[in-house]
Amino acid sequence: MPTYTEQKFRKFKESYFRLLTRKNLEDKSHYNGIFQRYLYPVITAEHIPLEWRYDLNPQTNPWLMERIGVNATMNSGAIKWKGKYLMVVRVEGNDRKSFFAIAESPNGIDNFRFWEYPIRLPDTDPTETNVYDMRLTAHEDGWIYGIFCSESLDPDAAPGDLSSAIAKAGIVRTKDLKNWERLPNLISKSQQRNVVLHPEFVNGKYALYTRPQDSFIDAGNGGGIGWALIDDMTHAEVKEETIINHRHYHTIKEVKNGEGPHPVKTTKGWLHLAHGVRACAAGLRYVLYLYMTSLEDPTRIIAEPGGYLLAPIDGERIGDVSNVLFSNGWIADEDGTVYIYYASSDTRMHVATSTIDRLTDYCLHTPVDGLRSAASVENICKLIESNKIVTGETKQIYL
Ligand code: M1P
Repeated sequence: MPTYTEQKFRKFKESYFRLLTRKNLEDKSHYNGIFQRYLYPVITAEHIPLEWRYDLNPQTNPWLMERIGVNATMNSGAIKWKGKYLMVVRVEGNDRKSFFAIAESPNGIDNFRFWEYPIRLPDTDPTETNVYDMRLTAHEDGWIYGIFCSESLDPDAAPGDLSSAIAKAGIVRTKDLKNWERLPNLISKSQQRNVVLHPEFVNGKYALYTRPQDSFIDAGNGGGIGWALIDDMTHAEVKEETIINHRHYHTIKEVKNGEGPHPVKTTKGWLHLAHGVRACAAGLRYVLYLYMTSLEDPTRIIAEPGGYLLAPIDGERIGDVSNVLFSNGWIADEDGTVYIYYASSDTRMHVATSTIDRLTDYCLHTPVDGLRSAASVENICKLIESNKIVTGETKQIYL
């Protein structure tokens, strides 16, 4: 006998709206002066509209059973649009297929609500099996571009091998975030994931951050974050690729790295957010780091603090792919606030806030990675020495 009463349904709906309208609060338990974490994730699978998951007709669904389950909400692009904070969320269904859906918040830290429908990307390639991790760029040419990973079964996979895949960069553009025009995929000699469009023309051309990789998972000889100039985004082709941010032995990015969202222009240089991956006994560990490039020559690194900016802590460590933080979206507001949207363990979305001033100060004044333990100890000793000359009032305040 069906057991779902109207009263139970009302309660179920109320708890859903309580989640959507829950106020997010600063997490005061972690202080570093660089950024502020928040107590609750900003978007989880439970935020997905009930209409996407449940048949709400008691005639056809008398037990109010979930018909289409959502597994995760993760790696989201972000943009400020008409005064609202928007994420193009990677939604992953219980069927493991990812797709994109826009969620909007009035303040960037809570009350995210999905738009009525997920994005229906123009379906141009029957071999494209999965799409994910869109980076948004409002380019100075007037279009908003979305570049994402378009994944297909490797046509050269051995018979019976149903896990070898190839990654290409899919490209769409829009003027209203509702109507999306699909452009041809990026042509590149290697597989590509984490491709990001720079927001300005450089020498009259479009500029892409790339991540050449030898195979679907391994960057292999693809030595880091690349840079390529593109003549025409409607037929984008990587003709020459230069690595601008390299990987190094025994660092947070020894296995691979990838550009996050497009860099933010500051008076001191372009501010970049990226992910770095290292190997450990538990598998791969993904953390987020910053670096800066020159305004005159965006391929030239002018600052790179050693180590990570954000690494998984507490509950962030656990999820479908544990020990992972990943970001492909941030919003720099007119007042200098920066909203860093990051996914933890391929499961849920969070926000951390900071400011342009704090993040550039962090980049310009954190010691670089000396690549050896001895160099790290030297950095600490230098700091201890300089703290010895902190005197008077400052000493009373800080020590
Ligand atoms: O599972 C962690 C991440 O793995 C991949 O990252 P990268 O592009 O650096 O190889 C992607 O599949 C990403 O979506 C995922 O979060």
